[in-house]
Amino acid sequence: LELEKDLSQALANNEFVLHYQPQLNLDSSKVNSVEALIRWEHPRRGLLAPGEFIPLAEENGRITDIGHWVVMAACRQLAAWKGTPFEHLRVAVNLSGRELDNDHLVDHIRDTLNGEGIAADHLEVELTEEIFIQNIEHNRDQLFRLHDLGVQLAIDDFGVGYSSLAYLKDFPVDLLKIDRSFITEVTERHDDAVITRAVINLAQNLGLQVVAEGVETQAQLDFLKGQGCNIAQGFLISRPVPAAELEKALASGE
Ligand code: G
Ligand code: G
Ligand code: NA
Ligand code: MN
Repeated sequence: LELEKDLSQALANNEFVLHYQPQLNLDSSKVNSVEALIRWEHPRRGLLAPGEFIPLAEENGRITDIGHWVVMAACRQLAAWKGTPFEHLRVAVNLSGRELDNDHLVDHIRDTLNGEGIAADHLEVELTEEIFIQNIEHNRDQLFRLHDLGVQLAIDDFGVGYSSLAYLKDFPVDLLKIDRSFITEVTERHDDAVITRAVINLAQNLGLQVVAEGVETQAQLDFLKGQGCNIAQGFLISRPVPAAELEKALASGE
């Protein structure tokens, strides 16, 4: 396949880039964290979203090197923000189950943090519930090693992953990210409102931070604030943007 051949060159050609989507802390009304989302600047096809190449990279194994690059790029960005008005920002990176399989992942993250001089609590890792279904013992060990470094762990797409809730007892989790599908109609649908409220209460009572994804309207934001949600992310606040654009938006107080 042509895309697969291109993917084998993409890292060497420096074609990947991270975009950053700000997360609004609803207690302080400040942006304290951003999610890093990978894009591929394909020489002929233009900017490709992760859905167009991450599954392929997972199948052919390139995901390991791509994941290492993502961690390195995020840490370099954190290093570049030192001594600037953005040095308080925490960066969340996405890791798939396939990346957690790799025994060298935690060492790579530790070495990269150390190499760039970044405190581990400035890095957050987002994982989906798939990691609680397969290779559970291995994944549990990996997560404890990561958490022991001081890296924050978030469950992405919470509520749509077919896993049990039991992992919340046995795994070191710091944040829950309520899946976008519950937020889209949260102000119109009673069931979405009930589920969202329940997840916020669950997180609060377990001592976890809770993030709402896919916030697109002021009404959704008001509802979430009213329910005690900690953090909001979505197009209402900003789309994912290149670092320079993020800096401009934050500097102008948007
Ligand atoms: O940005 P976009 O909506 O296209 O992201 C789609 C999906 O791709 C999201 O579920 C996100 O978790 C995933 N994704 C984004 N960046 C990365 C990355 O760096 N690594 C992995 N494994 N997945 C990513
Ligand atoms: O699976 P994950 O939650 O990591 O996916 C993040 C993806 O969701 C990103 O690709 C981003 O572009 C997209 N996204 C972020 N905010 C919104 C939003 O408010 N509405 C919609 N429809 N998509 C969003
Ligand atoms: Na994510
Ligand atoms: Mn998500």
